[in-house]
Amino acid sequence: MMRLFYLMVVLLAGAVIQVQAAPTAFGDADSDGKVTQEEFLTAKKAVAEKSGKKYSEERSKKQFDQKDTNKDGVLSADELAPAPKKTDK
Ligand SMILES: [Ca+2]
Ligand SMILES: [Ca+2]
Repeated sequence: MMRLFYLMVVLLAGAVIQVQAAPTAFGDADSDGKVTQEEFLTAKKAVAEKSGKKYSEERSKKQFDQKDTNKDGVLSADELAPAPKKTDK
């Protein structure tokens, strides 16, 4: 019985650690795994203000469009991830 309890605790702890370690997509305010343009711009603005840089909505929109490779208007996790390194240069 104690063994089972111990196992449950280990499993639960593992689950909690996994949730905490899961990367939240940049700007994903509602954590639905996708970043809308509004979320992206809000995040960009926050970063700019934090680092004392000038925020340009136009430039941020362009960045959004560049990242939105399938042009569905939202950034998915793989679109947000840095472009995979190509070894066949
Ligand atoms: Ca979202
Ligand atoms: Ca997209």
